[in-house]
Amino acid sequence: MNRPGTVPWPDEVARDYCAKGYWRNRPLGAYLWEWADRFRSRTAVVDGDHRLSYRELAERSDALAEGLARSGVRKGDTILVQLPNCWEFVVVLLACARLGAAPVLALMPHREHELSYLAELAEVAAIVVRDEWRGYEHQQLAATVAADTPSAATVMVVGDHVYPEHVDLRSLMRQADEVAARKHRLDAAPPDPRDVLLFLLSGGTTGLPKVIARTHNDYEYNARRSGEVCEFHADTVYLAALPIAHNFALGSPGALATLMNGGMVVLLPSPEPRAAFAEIEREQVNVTSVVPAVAQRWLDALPSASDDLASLQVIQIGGSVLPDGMVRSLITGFDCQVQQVFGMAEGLLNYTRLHDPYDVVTETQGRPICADDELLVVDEQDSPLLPGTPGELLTRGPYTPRGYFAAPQHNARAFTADGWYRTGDIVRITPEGNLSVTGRVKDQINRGGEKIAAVELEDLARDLLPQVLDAAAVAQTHAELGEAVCMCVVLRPGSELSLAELQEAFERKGVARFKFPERLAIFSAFPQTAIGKIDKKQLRLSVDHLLDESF
Ligand code: J2J
Repeated sequence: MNRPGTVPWPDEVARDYCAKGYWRNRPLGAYLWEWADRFRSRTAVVDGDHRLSYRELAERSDALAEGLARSGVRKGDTILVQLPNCWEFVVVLLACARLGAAPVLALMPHREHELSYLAELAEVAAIVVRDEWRGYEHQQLAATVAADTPSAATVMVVGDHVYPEHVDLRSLMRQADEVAARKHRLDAAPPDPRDVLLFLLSGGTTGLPKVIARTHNDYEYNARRSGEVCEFHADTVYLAALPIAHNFALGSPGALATLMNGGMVVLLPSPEPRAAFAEIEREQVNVTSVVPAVAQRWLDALPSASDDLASLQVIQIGGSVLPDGMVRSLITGFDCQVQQVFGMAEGLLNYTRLHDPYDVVTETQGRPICADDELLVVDEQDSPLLPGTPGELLTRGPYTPRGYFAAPQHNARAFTADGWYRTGDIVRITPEGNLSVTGRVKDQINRGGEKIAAVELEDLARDLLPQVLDAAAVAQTHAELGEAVCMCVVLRPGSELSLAELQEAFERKGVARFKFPERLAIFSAFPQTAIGKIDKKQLRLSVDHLLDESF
């Protein structure tokens, strides 16, 4: 992988991963027609009343790959993609894979603050958005972002109201003719499998989200091996109710492993329980994945649901710490199996296995998918700890890249000199080799599975509001989401600040709404640690305490 800004695996390590068959040295797009030839008229993707067969998926993806090329997107280019779960998302992803253009997978709540940063960092050639989504004009947002981006990105739009100056993405997919010739042309110029397949976003711990370059080789393995571990097969009907822009629903095993096995991907734009339950019954869904906040909503909705959910065999759950007893409630409530998943867009994936003992499934977050996933549990000095002792998890492996994209300074901290990724998670490894996540050292807020770097919010508060002298964002315990953002501030003498003012400032700046502080706590001074840093542990305790008192 030789794109500027990426950090390749060392040559001898890469050779080993190839020799062991983890990396197959084929671009993901090369599999698309294999699937089409094997699974033909079987349904690949369901999006409401729209159904695409495997053949149609391949034909549309090829048509779009050439359509993108005609619109000026070239192999090696990067595209910013902000789409909800919809069939066009899958086609865009596979078209990019065929062409060798890499999408940056932005999230729907992202606004100007995030998209401008991503567009500039990745020097995107195009921005793909919906015309409008849940009352918000994404087309307008993309136009604003494109106008400010030095790479002069083309705006491409999925929807019925495409401005004349923008490219209508659906029209690019509509060339039904000369399928074979087009396939031949695309086959003749495949991307390098060591190059970037897609860019995932990390919650990060500093500044804006970090960008993770995942290669064709590593991500194909990520999904293929996850599919094996989770026993996906041709009759898998996978409900993607979480965003497929996220690693969990996309490739762990998610939509991609479903397609690799000839199964059916059912897309929903939201995990709202009524719609999800109806879709499970309608499409006979047998596996899905949720974060704990969603699982709780599903459990709450279950008693009043009249849908027949008997088809559901497996619920995969991960993304944040689970409340006690949740796995047991899911097993009994939905009368199905549960797999715990401890994963990360940076790579390493752990699953409990379908045939694991009950205690392993309910009490641990499983074990890695690959024999060459290296795990190290260390103390604060990076010294390895005795087996069974909790400490920070470091990892390397065939689908864990050696650095973030275009972030050398951050990489010096987030990775060790010999390429171990510092997960920032505190884990304990059981004698059987299962991981139990017991906490984290990274300064993040995990809001219902969505990660937010505290520093990003603190910088925003200080930059946007002159009355803020110092700011510290901490997680506040939240009944539904697990954690929510509480902004602690020290104000300049004589000044005032309300939560509404703080939120308005974030709104004006175009910050994604899920990052908005839900609570403001004003301090005269912050508690300090022995070495003079803000004592966030203390701050968090006092915030939760204040919260208790206010009820
Ligand atoms: C505690 N914390 C967890 C778990 C992730 C599958 C599943 C999840 C993600 C994901 C993913 C956790 N218990 N079971 O990409 O493919 C926290 C950890 C981790 C961080 C990664 C996948 N599962 N976490 O959540 O990149 O702190 O990926 O380092 O969004 O989520 O976040 P993210």
